[in-house]
Amino acid sequence: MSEARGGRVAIIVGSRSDIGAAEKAAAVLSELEVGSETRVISAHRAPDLLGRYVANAGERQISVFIAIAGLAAHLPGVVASQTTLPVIGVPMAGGVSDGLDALLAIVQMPKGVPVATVGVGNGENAGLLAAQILAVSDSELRARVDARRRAQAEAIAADPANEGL
Ligand code: RP5
Repeated sequence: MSEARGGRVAIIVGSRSDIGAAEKAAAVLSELEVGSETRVISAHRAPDLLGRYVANAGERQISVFIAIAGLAAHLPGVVASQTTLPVIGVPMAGGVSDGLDALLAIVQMPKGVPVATVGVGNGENAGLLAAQILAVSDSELRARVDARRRAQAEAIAADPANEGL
């Protein structure tokens, strides 16, 4: 399988308990022929390892980070504090009000260090957004993203409930 030219995606989860969302992100990236790697690095339990990993992103051809975390959910913000590569945060359910705590923690990054935030547990959208970022400088990837979007619309049009529309 060929891979996108514009770089790879680093998917980091704060805990093994978050791995399901990482798998959704990795699956959509694989479908779009974008390389990715998934790491389990807690921002508070392994801060030095996280710092080394983010610092070495260039050597690993990483161009976008997806950071997935629940509860206090500081992982995306900590990653973003150490790089100017784009960071997409995925809040996870499990804490207050099924993830409202993590959602607010990630989306409410103070000014100066942005994190793009997707919905609670929405690893698929994180993968798609990462691919769309890379597609800005990769026309072949852009064509695959566009084709996926068309196929999605066609599948809805083909639903028996929509016969005749
Ligand atoms: C965060 O705390 C993780 O991202 C996870 O969502 C949550 C619970 O972690 P574990 O107690 O399962 O390791 O650090």
